[in-house]
Amino acid sequence: MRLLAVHPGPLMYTKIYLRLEPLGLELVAAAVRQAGHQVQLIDLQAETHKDYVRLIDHWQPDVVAFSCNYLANVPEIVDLAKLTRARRPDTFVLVGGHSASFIAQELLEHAGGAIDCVVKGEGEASVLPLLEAVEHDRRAVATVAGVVTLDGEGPPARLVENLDGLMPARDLLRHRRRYFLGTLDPCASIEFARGCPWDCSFCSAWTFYGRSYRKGSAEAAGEDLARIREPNVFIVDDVAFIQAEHGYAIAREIERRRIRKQYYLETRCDVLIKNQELFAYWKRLGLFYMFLGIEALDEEALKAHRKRVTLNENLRALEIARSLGLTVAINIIADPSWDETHFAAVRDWALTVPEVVHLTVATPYPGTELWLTESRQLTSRDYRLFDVQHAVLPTKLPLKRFYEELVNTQSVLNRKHLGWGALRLYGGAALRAAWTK
Ligand code: B12
Ligand code: SF4
Repeated sequence: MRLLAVHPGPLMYTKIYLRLEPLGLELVAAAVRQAGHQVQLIDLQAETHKDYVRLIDHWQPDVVAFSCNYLANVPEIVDLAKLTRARRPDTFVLVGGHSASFIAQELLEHAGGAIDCVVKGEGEASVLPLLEAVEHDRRAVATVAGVVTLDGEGPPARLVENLDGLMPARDLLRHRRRYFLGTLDPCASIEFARGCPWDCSFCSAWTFYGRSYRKGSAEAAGEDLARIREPNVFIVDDVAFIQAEHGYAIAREIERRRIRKQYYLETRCDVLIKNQELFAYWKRLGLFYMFLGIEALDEEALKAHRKRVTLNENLRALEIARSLGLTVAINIIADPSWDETHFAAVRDWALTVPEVVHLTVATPYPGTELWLTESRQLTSRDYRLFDVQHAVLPTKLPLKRFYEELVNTQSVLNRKHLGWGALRLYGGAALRAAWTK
């Protein structure tokens, strides 16, 4: 069969700061190709809807498979599914990915028949039995593990047992040089481990992976890295190097293979404190840029997020990262209950630290505990607004005032790290944004 894998278009602020390769879709595509099917992949972050239409008209895929990791992409995917159904009524349309997994039924209903099924969980595990059913007996589709249709649902999806089983089909991307992260340009992505053992209330990583934590082998990590041509690499693990031995094993493999790249990763403050020698080792190997989940500047909010770290630990981790000479970005979550004093406190604090500080709005995502427990009524179900830049819960300040404070604070933070020092980091991206306007 011919399967076209599709990644939707860019998210609002990602146009400026980063564009990352669709690693999950590349893994699904690799599984499909390995089973003998023909596969093409189009990434609408780097190509246009016109390119998509041209591709389905000329290549005539039997199956179109959309990746829906982000809620904000739901309306675009529904529109593209309807367009696909209108042009190619017999093509089977499916959607998988992180967010799709948590809103499967709603997505199917919203698409009004234009989406044949949603695949929950890890795509590598379910996509082959699904294609088998599509090819030989479409009535069996609803019985495949992880699959949801308007007529029924198969048993729960299984987790992938061995992360070393597949190499991402990186060669299927037509514009590999278009992926970047600030000045890490061009930039590829890689996964060393999957899942997270913590259980923060605002996060769906642990509910998606069932709180499991699985590691790939150091040899597979080395092999994948050696195949990457880009000089820069985004390590996509939710929390990098939870287990120090794993980080050391990969580092040794990188040294053995004499691989030299620059890396970006995301981790927790307590993990950095516990494994600081490991991070120092990685700094020597090329670790350049790190994101630390800080989330709040007071103990009460940290407890509410169930971060299981203290403010002191967060501050200590920042000092360690500074002493290692890493460029560090952090995020603070603005709650809709904030008034002017909360925004002022963030501005004041951010101006005293050298880190790049982002401010995002607390958003209950489907699949998070917050989605189930948040007692405030959502003010919108327009998923385009679920991009952590909009308030979808009632604000204490009048909404206009809340946005004024948010935008003002964000511009203070931007001015701070878009000063001369940070132009080094974001210069390429800022120029690119100005150029494309
Ligand atoms: C890269 C990334 C981004 C990039 C996105 C770039 C891009 N082009 O994708 C950027 C930085 C822009 C981003 C932004 C945000 N992200 Co983000 N991001 C990630 C990250 C770190 C890696 C994604 C990845 O490559 N994973 C590895 C691959 C192998 O997994 P995967 O993509 O999930 O694919 C698997 C399955 O989902 C499924 N699958 C995927 N596609 C398809 C398609 C088909 C057809 C099938 C069958 C299956 C399938 O099978 C794949 C293989 O198992 C994940 C964390 C993570 N480790 O996954 C968070 C993550 C996805 N992001 C998250 C969040 C919360 C956000 C933000 C809201 C805020 C934030 N914390 O940054 C924003 C804004 C999103 C929005 N506007 O809605 C959450 C969950 C998102 C949600 N519930 O909607 C995650 C899980 C991180 C976390 N721990 O909170 N993110
Ligand atoms: S926010 Fe980070 S530490 Fe917390 S559950 Fe999500 S991935 Fe794990």
